Amino acid sequence: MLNKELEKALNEQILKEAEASFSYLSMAVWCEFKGLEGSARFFYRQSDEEKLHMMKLIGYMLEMDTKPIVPSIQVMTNDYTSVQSIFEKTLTQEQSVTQSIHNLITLANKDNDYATQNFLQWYVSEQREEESMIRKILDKIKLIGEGPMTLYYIDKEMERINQEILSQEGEAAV
Ligand code: OFO
Repeated sequence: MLNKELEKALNEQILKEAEASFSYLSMAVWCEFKGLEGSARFFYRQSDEEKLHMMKLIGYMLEMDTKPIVPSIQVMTNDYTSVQSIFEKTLTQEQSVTQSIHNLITLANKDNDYATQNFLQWYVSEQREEESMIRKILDKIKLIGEGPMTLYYIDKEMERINQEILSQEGEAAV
């Protein structure tokens, strides 16, 4: 069984991952509504990934004979002002998730819980990759510049990034 403090923190992490999943879903919907297909596809996939992160935590708690809490999610913002603002929000969100993963590891260390420390290492790598990818996309968006004329190019770039991710995933599966 996990210690109570860690149990509470892992449940909070489940909530964070669920919120991230729904937040990306609302971004995907906004993008699709605006005709930004490439960006929408990117955020739909992000949303699915965050759900997987949540499920991994749920699975781990069950494996450790501790009952996880399935969270309830508040209604997400469905209004965004621009693609750049969406990616800025994404980066802030990911940085906050990274911080909470680090806090979880500190707690696991304090409790000499080696299994949880080991389990959380996957999240450390995942967050490092996510943050770096989002930062690169933001740099590109800033380079292209935003305006009605450039949205098309931003979305084309997002489609290229989607293809890149798909081929990386394909390579990883081989
Ligand atoms: Fe799961 O928070 Fe990002 O990747």
